[in-house]
Amino acid sequence: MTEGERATGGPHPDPLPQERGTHPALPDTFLILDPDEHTLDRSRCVVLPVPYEETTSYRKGTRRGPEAIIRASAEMEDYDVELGCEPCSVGIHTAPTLEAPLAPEPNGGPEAMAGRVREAVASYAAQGKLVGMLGGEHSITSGAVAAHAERHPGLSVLFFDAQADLRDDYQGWSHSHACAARRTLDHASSLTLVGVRSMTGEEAAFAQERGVALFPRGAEPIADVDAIVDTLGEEVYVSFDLDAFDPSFMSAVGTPEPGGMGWWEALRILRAVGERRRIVGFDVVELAPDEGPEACAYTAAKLVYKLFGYATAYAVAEVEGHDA
Ligand SMILES: [Mn+2]
Repeated sequence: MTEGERATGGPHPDPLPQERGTHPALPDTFLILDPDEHTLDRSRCVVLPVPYEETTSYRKGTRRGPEAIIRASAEMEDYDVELGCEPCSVGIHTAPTLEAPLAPEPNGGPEAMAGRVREAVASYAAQGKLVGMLGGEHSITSGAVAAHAERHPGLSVLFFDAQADLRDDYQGWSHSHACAARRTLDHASSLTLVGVRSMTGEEAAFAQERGVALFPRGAEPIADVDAIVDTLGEEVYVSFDLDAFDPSFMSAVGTPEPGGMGWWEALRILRAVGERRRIVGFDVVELAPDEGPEACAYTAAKLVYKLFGYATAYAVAEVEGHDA
């Protein structure tokens, strides 16, 4: 479907040339899906933009991540070549942006923000929606994990991240972006970290002590997909910090780290999780669009769409109950 068809409901006779990234006349929705068709009621999936940034420690700008992802998503095709379907056919509703109360005071910091995220995600999940959250800094993840853990007591969390994010606090914040993985352990049953190539000795010791499954990225791609899936329970929340990718094609992140994962390296894992487990929710966080080329926002948008696809394309297996 072309942009003209989506926006008007029929083929556009003579589409006007659009300046890249502006699209003033098009709806501000993921994939520029028609909001009248993709109402909350009629959609299986919800895009939740959370442009929160307060505890970032290196390069700034992830506050502008969600808007950049939604804007770039206008350039994507509905059809997924790998899955052989249009994942958006189940409906993708773009929810109103979840904003932090105006800074500086009193917004309550990242802990209060996680509480707001928890409330919003819980409300969508209670309506049977699959929420894909767009960050924003990584500290928002724990709120979504809390909401899902309440519904699924055995919840597993699967993190993609260059850093282990296992600190108990950082620069005075117990809910800092650098503590994102640690805070999910307040709620989740298990935690699996993939793509890590930067951590402290303390974090390494903690991971071992707490049984955190660690799949670091060294010189070779992470190829043992089965080993990763085996660490996961039936219900899985996926949190994807874009710095898990290699900065050669994903430079627009707050904390770039060399030697990262490739696109298909990550997607092979995510696809296997979608096939063999149930992805109950996910986030894609830490895009700092001003730090890199527009291709990064497009890549992030595509990752979001792939995740919706992997989470919904195998829904038959879900209904019939598949063996773990
Ligand atoms: Mn992170």
